[in-house]
Amino acid sequence: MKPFKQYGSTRLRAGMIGGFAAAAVAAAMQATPATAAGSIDNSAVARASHGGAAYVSVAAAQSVPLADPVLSIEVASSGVIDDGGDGTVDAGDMVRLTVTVTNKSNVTISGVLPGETGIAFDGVAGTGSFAAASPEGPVTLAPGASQDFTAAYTLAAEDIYRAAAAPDGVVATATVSASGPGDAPLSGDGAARMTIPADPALSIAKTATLKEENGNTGDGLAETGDTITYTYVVTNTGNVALTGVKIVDVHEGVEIDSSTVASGTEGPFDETATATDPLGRNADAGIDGIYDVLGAGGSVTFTFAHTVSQAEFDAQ
Ligand SMILES: [Ca+2]
Ligand SMILES: [Ca+2]
Ligand SMILES: [Ca+2]
Repeated sequence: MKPFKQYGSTRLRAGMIGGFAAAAVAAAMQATPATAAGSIDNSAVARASHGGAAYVSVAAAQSVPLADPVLSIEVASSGVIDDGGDGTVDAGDMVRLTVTVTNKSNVTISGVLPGETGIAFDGVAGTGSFAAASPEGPVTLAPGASQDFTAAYTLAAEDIYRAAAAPDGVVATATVSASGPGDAPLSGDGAARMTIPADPALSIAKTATLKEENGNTGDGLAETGDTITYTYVVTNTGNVALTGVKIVDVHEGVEIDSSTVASGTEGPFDETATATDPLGRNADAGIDGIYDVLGAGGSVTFTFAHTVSQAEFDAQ
């Protein structure tokens, strides 16, 4: 058989490799990277020499198709309300969000970052926004790999008042974006739900003002017939609205209930809101010695006038 072509030629003929004696064959395989999308392509030739001349076979090609790229990410969010260690959720405390992104694709993805985060309190957008995530990203993820991003939100009093006691009343969301091969976009989102526990609490401050109209006026001392006006400021220091707010004052061993004291004798108590809560939940139907709804952060002032009796003066 006559040689078809010497080494280095670009014109080849199939089947050449079968014509050489085994001892004289020195074969080499040339593999080329895949160039066509969706397959791995190889083209091989056999090379050998005979009598000082080099010979090469025609190429034998193989193309193995690749599975289609599958692009998918999984976003899982979790969150905690950090009360700062004092047992009470109050303004300045933090919501700490963790967003775990897992590459569920069969290809490496890049540009992974939580592009948007948001938070709502009982369905209303928070007064602020999350600080930048850590790490800020973007990151690259191999198939199956995961990355945690954390972000923190500083609670305002209004946020707390709005969601306190509502089950899963705090919802933090994150939208994650990424890119697959060829800048193919993909995204996912996750939500974390949290509950701010109810923390009802209230305080009272009481002052007394003497109006001297009898006896020795101007000495700052009460005498029969003088009037003492008591002022009580009740503040809702908790995180939920309080209802039926009233005063119970024990005066010289006698209990006076602002909601039942008879009108026309002494009193009645007068109640007026002096500080509203940020959500405008203060409500009262009328002056009756009881304040109907006192929102978190709100205050109401009660006043009550007492005339010093002869019996009180004699009993000193
Ligand atoms: Ca706290
Ligand atoms: Ca006096
Ligand atoms: Ca009232």
